[in-house]
Amino acid sequence: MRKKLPKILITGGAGFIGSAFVRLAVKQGHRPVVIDKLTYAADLARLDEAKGKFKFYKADICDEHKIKRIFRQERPQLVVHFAAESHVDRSILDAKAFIETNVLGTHVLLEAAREQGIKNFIHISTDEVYGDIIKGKFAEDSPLSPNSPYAASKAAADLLIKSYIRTYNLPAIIIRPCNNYGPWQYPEKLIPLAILKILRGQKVPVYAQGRNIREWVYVEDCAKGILRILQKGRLGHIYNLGSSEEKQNIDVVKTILKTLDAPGTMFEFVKDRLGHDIRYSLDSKKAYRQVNWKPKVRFKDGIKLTVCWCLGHKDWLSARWENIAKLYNNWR
Ligand code: NAD
Ligand code: TDX
Repeated sequence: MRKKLPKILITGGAGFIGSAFVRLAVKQGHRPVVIDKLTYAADLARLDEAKGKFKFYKADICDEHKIKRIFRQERPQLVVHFAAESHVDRSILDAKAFIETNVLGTHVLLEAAREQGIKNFIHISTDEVYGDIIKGKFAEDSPLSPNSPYAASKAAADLLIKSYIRTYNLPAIIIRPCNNYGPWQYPEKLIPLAILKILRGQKVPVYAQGRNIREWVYVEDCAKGILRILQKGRLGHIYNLGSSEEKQNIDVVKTILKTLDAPGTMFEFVKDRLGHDIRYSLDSKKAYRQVNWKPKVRFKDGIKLTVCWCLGHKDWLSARWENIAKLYNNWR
């Protein structure tokens, strides 16, 4: 008989990375509990292939009573916390929801986890908490120096987690992934936005001169890394999850144009993002060595897979166009 797997509670499971993690966990035999507020960024269709194999609660992680009730009812042993406001540009326009969800919401979950005696609380943080770096890479013990309101709210959550580990011996792990891309990403983020713009016959907006650098990991690889850390990671530790595939934004956009067979000139340089981080770069040796994780999908292949997925989901992307246009009409 198969060993009974521990019950995982996943927040933000209807989002981009959270849903990839739910799909993976279900494939591995887990039957998770998913909590999501279903904001503009969510879509339960991302979980269609896992239908019937997870339990869903529509709930705001800031709602202390509801969250504690779900924890008492479900008695999960493990928590993987993805729920967040995740788009930097939105945080620059209005940071309030970022502070509420990313900081106060995380606090509510930490209290619920403490009350229930959770065995492992995995907090999904980001490379952005370190700020930017011109040369070299950030290691897990590099100082936190966030530059956007989004990054500051994520760094605040990281510090709360660290304080709960030290003060209450909360069994927790912080994971800091680099930029994810792949199927089901909301098209406010660079890669799906570029694809959607090109499909609409419009130029891709590139901030400043497109020289800013991001490190890119395919979302399914990132989900595998998170699961591996959940199974083998050391409590109280921090793990960077990067791919070492660093690209200038302009090169990302040109690769997408080429993949779509669109004219190489179908982009425009636009006003820069305020406080725009120049380069992110993670030293991920710790995850490679301690939990034996390495991303498998190379950027050149991941981009093809992503473009292919987008071509098969044009309606899904287009349905989000108005919301994105509303965001960026205030902006550019
Ligand atoms: P996303 O915006 O696609 O999804 C976030 C999910 O959280 C949505 O389903 C949303 O409905 C839910 N949510 C938001 N506020 C909530 C609340 N108050 N209560 C309950 N649910 C709420 O985000 P994503 O890109 O999947 O990112 C997931 C996590 O990974 C985030 O914590 C983000 O900071 C982190 N991260 C993302 C990236 C990236 O490149 N996308 C990279 C590193 C880290
Ligand atoms: O229209 C655009 N033009 C452009 O040049 C957009 C939307 C972005 N950009 C640039 C800004 C960044 O340098 O592309 C780069 C990537 O931008 P985003 O896709 O908005 O991602 P980023 O700001 O790097 O943050 C992402 O990675 C870290 C996620 O959104 C975060 O949730 C994660 O923590």
